Amino acid sequence: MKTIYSEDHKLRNAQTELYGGQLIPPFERPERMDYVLKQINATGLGEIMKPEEFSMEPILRIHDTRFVDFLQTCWDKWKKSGYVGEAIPTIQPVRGMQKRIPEHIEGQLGYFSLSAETSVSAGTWEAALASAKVALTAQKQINEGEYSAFALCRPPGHHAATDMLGGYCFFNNAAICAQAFLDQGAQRVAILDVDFHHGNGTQSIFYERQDVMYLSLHGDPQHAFPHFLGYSDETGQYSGEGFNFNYPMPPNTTYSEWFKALEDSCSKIKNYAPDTLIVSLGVDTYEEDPISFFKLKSDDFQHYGRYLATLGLPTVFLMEGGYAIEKIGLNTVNVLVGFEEGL
Ligand code: FKS
Ligand code: ZN
Repeated sequence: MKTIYSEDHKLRNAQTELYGGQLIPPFERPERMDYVLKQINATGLGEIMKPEEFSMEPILRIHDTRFVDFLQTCWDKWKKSGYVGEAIPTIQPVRGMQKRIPEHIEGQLGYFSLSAETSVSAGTWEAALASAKVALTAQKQINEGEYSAFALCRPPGHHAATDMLGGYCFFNNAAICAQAFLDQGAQRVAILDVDFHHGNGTQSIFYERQDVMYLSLHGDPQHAFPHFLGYSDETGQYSGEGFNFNYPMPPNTTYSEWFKALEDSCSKIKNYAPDTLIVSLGVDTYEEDPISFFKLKSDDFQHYGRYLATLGLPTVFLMEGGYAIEKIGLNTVNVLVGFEEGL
């Protein structure tokens, strides 16, 4: 399986994450990629290629122009306003407030953010753009006949909505990838999200549509980020009714319980019979992950990778989360190796 990777992810090197009332070095840091690359090379998974160039068009199929413009200019505006730290929102348009976009950067940042742990920093725009291009290159590989591809995206994407950043995400790489398949002739695309966190952004983008089925296995939002989406009664709306499936699971969920949810989600994917599968691949389900509460072991990742191959679908794997940094290479590549064994 080919991997698509861009060094430009390193441009996203925020120094702060608001966590438990402190500003700490972010969990989502550049070194994560070193461990994944190292394991790809150690296992001989396949060629590692650079992303191709793309216009803004495929990104604007998913994201609001005003959001994209904001992301491009946010850091400059923030600096020009005289702030010395990284850009962290402090006010947001919550219940009972207006939905207009203010002129001040502080107001804009709140408007276009869904949470406050994700600082906007120098180079964030460039890295997010490169990450989306990694996803688009993987999509192109499949369209040109590859059976599977691994988009080693960083920053991740599944929390990013049409016009909101947050949860370490800026552009929704999976959604951009899915839309590109549809725009190039696919009838149906399934997105299976196995990251520990619910992909609120991906869900909301496709919630009223039946051409993309979204299925997510994640920590129960009663206890886990993003807290305000990801419940099992969210099944889609209008034409999208019946095309969204959430599998929230409680603290300490073990692999056998998690795998039952995976089997159920895969039976839904089979019935849907998509042209392509996109896997939002986060490995923060790992037992030693510092911010998550599932109990998967490294071998379990290989087991479910093998099982995914039985769907018999062309598949793009897209990197999302995983913060037990020294093990994210092993866990991620185990999924990909398992998938190849299962073919
Ligand atoms: C814990 C606070 C949780 C934010 C967690 C963000 C998770 C991001 C992710 C992604 F794939 F997008 F990277 N803070 N007390 O893993 O879902
Ligand atoms: Zn996650």
